[in-house]
Order: sequence, then C-alpha cells, then structure tokens
Amino acid sequence: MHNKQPIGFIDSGVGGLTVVKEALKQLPNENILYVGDTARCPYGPRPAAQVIEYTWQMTRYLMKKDIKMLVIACNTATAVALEEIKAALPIPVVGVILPGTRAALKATKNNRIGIIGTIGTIKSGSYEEALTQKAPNTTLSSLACPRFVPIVESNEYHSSVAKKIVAETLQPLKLKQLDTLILGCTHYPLLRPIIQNVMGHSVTLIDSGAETVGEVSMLLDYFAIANAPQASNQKTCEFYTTGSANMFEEIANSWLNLTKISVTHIDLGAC
Ligand code: I24
Ligand code: DGL
Repeated sequence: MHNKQPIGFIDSGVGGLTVVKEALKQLPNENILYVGDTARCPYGPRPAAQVIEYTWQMTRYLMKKDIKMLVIACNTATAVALEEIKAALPIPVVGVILPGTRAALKATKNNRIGIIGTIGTIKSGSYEEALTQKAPNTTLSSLACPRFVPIVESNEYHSSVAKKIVAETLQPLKLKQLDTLILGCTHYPLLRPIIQNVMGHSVTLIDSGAETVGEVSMLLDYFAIANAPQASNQKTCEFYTTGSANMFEEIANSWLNLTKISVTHIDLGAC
C-alpha cells in the first residue's frame, strides 16, 4: 500500500535542513513538512523544560496537518523530548540519537566512542544512556561544543577562526584514543572537514542526521506507509518558520537546490 501523507520534520531552526537534504536524497518520493523554530533558536543553551515545551508546540502544529511519521531532527530536542512525545503520539516518532548510536557501534573497533553536541544534548546524558543500554562494554567520551553552532550560523565555517576554535575545543577528545566520533548536532556536518582534520583520518565520523533518514526509510517499509514514485511536480515540500520566511528561504534554497520551495511564517505561541 502507498501512502501520500507527508513526513513531518521539526527542528530548532534551519539546522534540520541537513537532515532534510538526506531525506531528499534517500527518500525522493516522500512529501515533507518542516517546522523550524528559528525565532527561538538556539535550543542548545536552554533549560530542558523549555525545550520540551517548544518541541511539543511544533509537534502539535504538524499533527494538525496529518503527517504519517514525525522526525525530531534536532539533537537537543530529541535528547529531552523524544520519549514523552513518542509515548503520546499515534504515529511513529523518530529521533536523531539512536540511529547515530547504532552507526557508531557498527563502526567502532576499539569500543572507544566520542560524542559532541550542544550543552543541552550533552547534559541530558541521552547518548550515554542509549549506548550503555545497547553495549555496556563501550567507553563514551562526551563533550559539549557550545561555540560550534555560532560559527556555522555566522557563515564562518570555512574560516581559519573556525579551524582554531574546533582544534581548541576538541583537544580533550584527542587524548581518548577514539576511533569513532558522533556528530550529535544538526550543524556539525558543515564543520565535518575541519573536525576530521583535527581528529585525524583514523577516526570515523558519524552524521546522526544521515543515519536517521536510513531508519526512517526502514520504518516506512516496515509499516508499509512509503509513498509511490511520483513526478517531481507532484511533490510537496513545505517549510514553516517562526522567524523570517525570506531569510529561511535564502538558506533553504542555497542548501537544498529545490526548484519550487514554499516557506511560510507561523506563530507557535497558541500551539
Ligand atoms: N547556517 C545556519 N544558520 C544560519 C547559516 C546561517 N546563516 C548563514 N549560514 N543562520 O545553520 C541562523 C539564523 N537565521 C536563520 C534563518 O532566519 C534568520 C536567522 C546551518 C544551516 C545548515 C543547513 C551558512 C549557510 C548558508 C546556506 C547553507 C548552509 C549554511 F547560508 F551553513
Ligand atoms: N538543532 C540543534 C541540535 O541539533 C542545534 C542548534 C540549537 O542549539 O538549537 O542540537
């Protein structure tokens, strides 16, 4: 059976577009609805209770639009809100933490894994919990990198300043003999070449967003809710932002190379 209903993606802002880019590649038949809470981004430094509240508002907004599956594309939101949202919704809900953890376990040979993310993600201990549940014999080194999101959002992610900050920040992880490092934040794939250089080429980097789309693909088949092949002009890809629609559109256009993109400003206050 085929199912035309869209897949919903939620994120604190535009960072989740790294996950959408993977979805367009791995799931070209699927219709997509995306909510980015750009007006209240970043979530990384916010208290968990606030991130949970905001994540629920985005979730309720998309549930009114009849999505068939929800992807929490933000690591910080997944870390604190996935369990309760998953328990409450009648549709499959996927976060970005478990798929990244699975991929890291598959990649590691010495069982020394690293995880980098926002303050909220690291503080939550969600990656530790996921990893020790699955494989108690592994050692996880976690590190918050609060300066990384601002580097990307100020468009400096290719600069020498970025190289310096990444090298300084990751210094403590270089002593841990990791062979695998999870990029536990939507923005980090943009810093990937620099992170790879700093950590060395023997370290496998795991893109949690890309791994997540693989899991979404698997779940679409498992629940038999994938969409049929469709002409690209039949496809909907709609974006909703709590911030400026024009600025969102600029970033989405340059990142996704879609032909027609629809961006609408929304208010989540009443959701
Ligand atoms: N990248 C991100 N956020 C931004 C940015 C960026 N500005 C330039 N680039 N701004 O996240 C955040 C605040 N904005 C958001 C839109 O509304 C107004 C406020 C990472 C995006 C990852 C897809 C750099 C940049 C770009 C285009 C594509 C990718 C990218 F301009 F990193
Ligand atoms: N989307 C967030 C994450 O993946 C990064 C940006 C933010 O702090 O809101 O953790």
